[in-house]
Amino acid sequence: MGKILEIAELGHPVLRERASEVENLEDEGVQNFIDNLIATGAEANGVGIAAPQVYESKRIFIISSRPNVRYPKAPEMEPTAIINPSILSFSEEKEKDWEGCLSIPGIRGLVPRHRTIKVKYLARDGKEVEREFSDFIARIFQHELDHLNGIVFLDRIDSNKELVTEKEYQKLISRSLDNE
Ligand code: K1U
Ligand code: ZN
Repeated sequence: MGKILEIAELGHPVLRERASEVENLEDEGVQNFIDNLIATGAEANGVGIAAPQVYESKRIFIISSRPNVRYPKAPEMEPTAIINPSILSFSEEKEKDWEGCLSIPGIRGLVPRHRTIKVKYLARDGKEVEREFSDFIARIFQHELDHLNGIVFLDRIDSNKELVTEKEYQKLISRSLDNE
């Protein structure tokens, strides 16, 4: 249904800008863009994708969660558009876990994130939503919200020693599954 868009990579200035609020959600162009963002995230096998990652500096992202090797208990969440989001409150407790980024291919890092967050955003039909997310979905939300503020996960890691290549990450994951 949607068109596949090109993904911007680290070094392009669009990934370092603060994206603009969306004011015309009823606009057909904005609705088509959301369809294209969903299609692009699915094609890239992402669990999220933010508008700046396809060179559009707008406050829109998609979350699309499913159980996976790293998070076998991750809830199913159909691709959901999140518009003009904000975090209302968060747990002091942070957890570190592995993240990747479609704009930083081949690298994974251990990123500390708030475990639980209360958030507010507009759904694609313009309705205001307030809800709480925890664990994997809270992590995706924080990763994507960072993209709207020009922040990438590399900015959040505690040490460069907590960065690995995709090849080493795959070895790490299979070793940790063997030990379960
Ligand atoms: O925004 C992006 O660059 C997408 C990124 C989001 C993300 C990944 C991991 C933790 C938090 C946020 C990705 O989806 S990269 C692909 C990926 O890491 C993954 C894919 C399927 C299952 C699990 C992770
Ligand atoms: Zn990313």
